[in-house]
Amino acid sequence: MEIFIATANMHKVAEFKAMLEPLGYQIKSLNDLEENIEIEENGQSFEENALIKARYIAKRYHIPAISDDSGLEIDALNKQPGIYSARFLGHDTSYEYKNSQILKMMQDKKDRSCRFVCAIALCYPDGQEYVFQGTIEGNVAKKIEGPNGFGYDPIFYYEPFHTTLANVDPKLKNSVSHRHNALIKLLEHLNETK
Ligand code: ITT
Repeated sequence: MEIFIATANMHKVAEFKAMLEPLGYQIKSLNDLEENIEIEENGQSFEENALIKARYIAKRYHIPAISDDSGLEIDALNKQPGIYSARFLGHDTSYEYKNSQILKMMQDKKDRSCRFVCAIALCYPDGQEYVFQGTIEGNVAKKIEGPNGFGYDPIFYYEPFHTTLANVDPKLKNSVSHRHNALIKLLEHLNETK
């Protein structure tokens, strides 16, 4: 079965592929389309933004589509960057810079708790819509660490691994991540409705 993911983020595509291809699913994304699609994410929550992206593709191409809206919530920063994670300090700003700025903002904070949130929307061309949410709890690391993953992974300290999500094998990240936890719910739904 082919699954179309309404994302242009290559890192997300790679993670979805790693998790879904072994189960027999084929993954296509916005990067496989001939036209360049930009979808305005003007929702107020991860769920709303995920629905906006999947709905757009389902309606435009008359195919079932899924999407992923995700981000990092830091409790001591009023859950920022949250839904603005990709746009935080500028969309094209490097994550080296974004991550170092977050560490500065967290310098005096006692509470370093944070979480990654992922909302996966599934939209059908006939208007049926579903959203599945997954999270992973962690702490903002004291230093940037690890070559793997993407985005905020190098500052996401995950206690059970005693290091950041960027400092472990991607397979290990994919076995516990917010994306994995949301995906499990999507797969359960797909199995039930097969
Ligand atoms: P699409 O909208 O095309 O899917 P995007 O990168 O703009 O791509 P989002 O609006 O959902 O996606 O923003 C997600 C941001 O949250 C992402 O760019 C990272 O900064 C952060 N993020 C999400 N999941 C992450 C993960 O697993 N590891 C590290 N950072 C993550």
